[in-house]
Amino acid sequence: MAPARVAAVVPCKDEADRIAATVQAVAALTGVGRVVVVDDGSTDDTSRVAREAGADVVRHERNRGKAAALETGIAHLRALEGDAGEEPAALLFVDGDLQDTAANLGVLADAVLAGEAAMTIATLPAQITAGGGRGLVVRLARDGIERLTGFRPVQPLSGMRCLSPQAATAAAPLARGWGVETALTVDVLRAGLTVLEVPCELQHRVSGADWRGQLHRAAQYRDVWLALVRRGWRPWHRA
Ligand SMILES: Nc1nc2c(ncn2[C@@H]2O[C@H](COP(=O)(O)OP(=O)(O)O)[C@@H](O)[C@H]2O)c(=O)[nH]1
Ligand SMILES: [Mg+2]
Repeated sequence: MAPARVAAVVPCKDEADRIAATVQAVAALTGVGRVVVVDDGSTDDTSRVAREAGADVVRHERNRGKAAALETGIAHLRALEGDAGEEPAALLFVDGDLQDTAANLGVLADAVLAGEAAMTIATLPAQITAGGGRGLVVRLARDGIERLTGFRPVQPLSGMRCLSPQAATAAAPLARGWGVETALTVDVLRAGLTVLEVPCELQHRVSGADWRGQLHRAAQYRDVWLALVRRGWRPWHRA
């Protein structure tokens, strides 16, 4: 059996209904030796359910955003390395709401472990439950990334990513909040590393068109915008 060289970090909030299936699917992926769930101030049972599903669980008492949750997960892994283990050969970031479709994420780590890319990003098929349209945020991220790097991603906001240690170093510190994916792509490419989008059969909960969904997208837009501006993008510079 191949050594367990991949460590997964699952940032989430209020995923008690989905996190067990997600954790189990990720833990069963070839090469995955550890699954760290970062419960970002959930008000439901996410922590307990994730622990019972076999994950290491780190909890933020207060909600601090997705990027902070990823940083906490990485810090947890570093602390473990200090204690005993060796550095993982790849870091896998997984959203908490994929449930058993997370079993299809193996290709992300395979490509990184094979040295085909420093960072792989899952692209998702059309979702069974249609979403409330966040085309505006997607376009902002896609155009901004292209302006800054020349690379035009199909799904710039996809949270399912696998990073080599070099990519993880290039991406540190992570951009805040929902800007984290956009910034990851820019920073890894700017370090001269290779980024690859890989289609994966994933289904997640899509934010709706209700006020919660709109609020989510407004926050996403703000964070993506900030991440791009901090990396030198200027909205008035048109292609
Ligand atoms: N750390 C953290 N993760 C969150 C937060 N809100 C949502 N998430 C997680 O981020 C991922 C994507 O969120 P989701 O609500 O599905 O948004 P969407 O996929 O962009 O429509 C899921 O794993 C959520 O559990 C939050 O406030 N903090
Ligand atoms: Mg989702």
